[in-house]
Amino acid sequence: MRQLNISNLINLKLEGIDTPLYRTEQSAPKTGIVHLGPGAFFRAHQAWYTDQAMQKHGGDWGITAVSMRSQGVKDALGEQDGLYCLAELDEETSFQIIGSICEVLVAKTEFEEVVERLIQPTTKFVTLTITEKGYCLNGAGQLDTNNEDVKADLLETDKQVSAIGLLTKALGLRKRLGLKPFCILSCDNITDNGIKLKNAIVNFAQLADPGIKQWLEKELICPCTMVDSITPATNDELRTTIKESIGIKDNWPIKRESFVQWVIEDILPEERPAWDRVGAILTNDVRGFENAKLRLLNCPHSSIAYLGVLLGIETVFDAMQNKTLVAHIEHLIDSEVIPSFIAPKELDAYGYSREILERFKNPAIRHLLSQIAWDGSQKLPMRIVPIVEQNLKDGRSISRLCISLVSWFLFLRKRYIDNQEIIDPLAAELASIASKCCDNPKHDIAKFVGISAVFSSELAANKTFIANLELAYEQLLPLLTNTNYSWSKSI
Ligand code: CS2
Repeated sequence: MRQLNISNLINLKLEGIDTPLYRTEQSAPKTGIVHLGPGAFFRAHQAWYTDQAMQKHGGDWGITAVSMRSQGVKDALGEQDGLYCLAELDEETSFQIIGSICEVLVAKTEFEEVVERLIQPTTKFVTLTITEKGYCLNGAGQLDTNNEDVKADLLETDKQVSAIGLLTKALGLRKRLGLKPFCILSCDNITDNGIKLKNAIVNFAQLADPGIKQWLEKELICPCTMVDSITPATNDELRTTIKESIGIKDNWPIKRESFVQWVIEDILPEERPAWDRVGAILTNDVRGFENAKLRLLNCPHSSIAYLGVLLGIETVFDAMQNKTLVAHIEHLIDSEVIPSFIAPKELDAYGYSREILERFKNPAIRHLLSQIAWDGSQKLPMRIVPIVEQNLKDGRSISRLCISLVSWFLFLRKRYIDNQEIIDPLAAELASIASKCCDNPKHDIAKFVGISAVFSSELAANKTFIANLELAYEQLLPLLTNTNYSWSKSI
């Protein structure tokens, strides 16, 4: 079986496969973008937009993809010249080869090379998919100076381990070289992601390199963005499908739904990839789109994930076959989520939410609930807690939102009881709480609302909130031991 690499592109093209015409054995675009966190979502989304931009409109926008620590992507894509196959899962699956990644580096072992790419004059953009935890923010959305990586980077001036530390170092070097800062695009599901990112970098600089603080405040551009495309993790089935369908061995192909969206705050520098000419939306109201997406896609997603796991369900598609669960989610959306925010003028919140639920029903996508359930302590403060706070302020119901939060608590307890790893940066704290639970709603809820990274002390002291959580806990507790328990009767 032939291995995917640059010398095979010509044949693939002749066989009718969509391939990057801007990559040949003789030439590749220069690096214009450095990306941190080259996971599946980045390769399904921003790398695809950049591929399309170069394919249709040219430019030197090759990507140097940087993993902070893990070697996996480098090993997989290294022997295939950064190329990989993207499968779009719809009624029919379509395949294309993406060529925008020209190089993969690992910061832990190739630190100097990474810094060198970041300070090249041709590097105009840095994009990030480092997940919520990668920003090292505290519950208030500010740089967490107690975060272990931040602490280490404030002491270590040579080799930073956090993205914030690394970027601040590179920006300082650029200033000393007389270069402009690169523009940094956060592509993670975080409200006001660009604002929080810029604040984190400026705050870090204030502590580590105060001389560049003012320059950063004035010159650094961090547009807010909203990103969307459902991207299940790669599995062997996908590798086999690609072997069988296009006769190629790809170490790490990527799959995603055909729906893809990128909304970017319209403050990008003039010199940029033609992202907006291949579908990205430039607007001044990213916050509205981001809010709508976090509340109408990610909140239901997490709600389905935790409740679904307790019901013994494996994937989002399977969960969408469970009528009771779907009815609950629709009520959650209509009575507690949609009234909680003002959607952008051009968006019909109800229609948008129903389109999202249709996307969840895509039979071609096996999106594991366990994948969505990761990192709850980082995700829920973005996707559920703000809605609870708004509803409490407005005197609106929070009972179904509390079902979602309690499902997370019980999910943690289940993982603990089943001796399964909790994948979350706060895993130790969460497991310790789970170990102390005794099925008494008052006792157990008091422990869970003490997670200060998720619940502010004000919220944790709110009587209506606690009463709703205790009630939901009592109602859902039987699911911990019996996935067939008829949970909905009582809500
Ligand atoms: C999901 C998201 O894993 C998760 O937490 O909710 O990754 C979701 O699939 C994307 O935001 C869709 O754009």
